[in-house]
Amino acid sequence: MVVAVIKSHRTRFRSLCVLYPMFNLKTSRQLICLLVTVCVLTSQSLAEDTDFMEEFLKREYSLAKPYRGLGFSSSSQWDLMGTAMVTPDQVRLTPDLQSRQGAVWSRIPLVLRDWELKVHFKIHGQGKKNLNGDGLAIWLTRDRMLNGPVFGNMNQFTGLGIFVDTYPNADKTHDRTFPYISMMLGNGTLSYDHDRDGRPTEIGGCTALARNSVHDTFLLVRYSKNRLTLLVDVDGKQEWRECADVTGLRLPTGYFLGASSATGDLSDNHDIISMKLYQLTVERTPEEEEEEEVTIPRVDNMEQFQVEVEEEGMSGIQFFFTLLFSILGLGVLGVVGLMVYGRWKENKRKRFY
Ligand SMILES: [Ca+2]
Repeated sequence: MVVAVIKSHRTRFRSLCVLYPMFNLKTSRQLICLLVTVCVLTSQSLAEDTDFMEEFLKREYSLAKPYRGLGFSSSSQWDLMGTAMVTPDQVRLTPDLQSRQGAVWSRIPLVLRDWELKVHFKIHGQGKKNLNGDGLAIWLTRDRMLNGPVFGNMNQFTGLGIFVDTYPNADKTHDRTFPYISMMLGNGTLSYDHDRDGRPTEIGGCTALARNSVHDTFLLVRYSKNRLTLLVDVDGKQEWRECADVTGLRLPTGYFLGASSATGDLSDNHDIISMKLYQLTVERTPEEEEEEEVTIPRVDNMEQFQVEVEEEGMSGIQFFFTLLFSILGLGVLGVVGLMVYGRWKENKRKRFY
């Protein structure tokens, strides 16, 4: 298939080269011709990109239309939780009603080392700006199907959380515009601070006006060679904008993909239209191949992931007793030595008589 695509590309390129002599004439027709050429080549390369991507789509980890049997069939790869509901057009995590929690979780642990996750989501509701909430989260975590205070999922989670936060809880700071997308890596002890919109544990993020948008809204997470990149496409420009980029990020394999959402006093419809996972083909050096896999997620050189290790040395009390017993031991040895020497000397003296 790839060969066929290359061939057709070449044929088209040759036919375009035939047009080349016309470019010497200085008429407006050439300009139009040039524009058409550029358009044909561009559209073709975009189509090829899509074909290329679809080949690496991993259906077992993906959620896409039609959602046949999703959540109830034994052959489905996803489970639904709480208020999550499947409709022909989306998986609605929460409706635009107060105090709802819903989630969708993959049943299959993700074992790929290099991947890309493209999420098509929609957040919309009746509430005026900043009178809506709370947003939704995308997960890749060790545990699944547990509800809690972090956009409908447990706190102190282990793994990756990406939050599309639509309500400014810490509204006194005004340092960012909402909706704000942020990223957090949990190691099982770090807590997401909802009242501060997760600022203390955030490893990256950006503003993304993704609520009540007339455009389709997407986010893309790419993980390869310990580098995590978050891109967004929410402005209807059909291009990715960088939102966060973290290197030295180590994430174990075997975690579960999921999406969750919660409403409180304020609400919104939180919909997932698709979550498509693509495998990335990456070449590694022998050293990179041998790199040991971590068991707890962390980011190198980031203070919040420095786990305190107890020093191997002795404590004060241990040192005192060791010294005391050493002195006592030496004393005993000295006394015994003197006694033996005294006995030996006496025996020697007796032998001379
Ligand atoms: Ca918030």
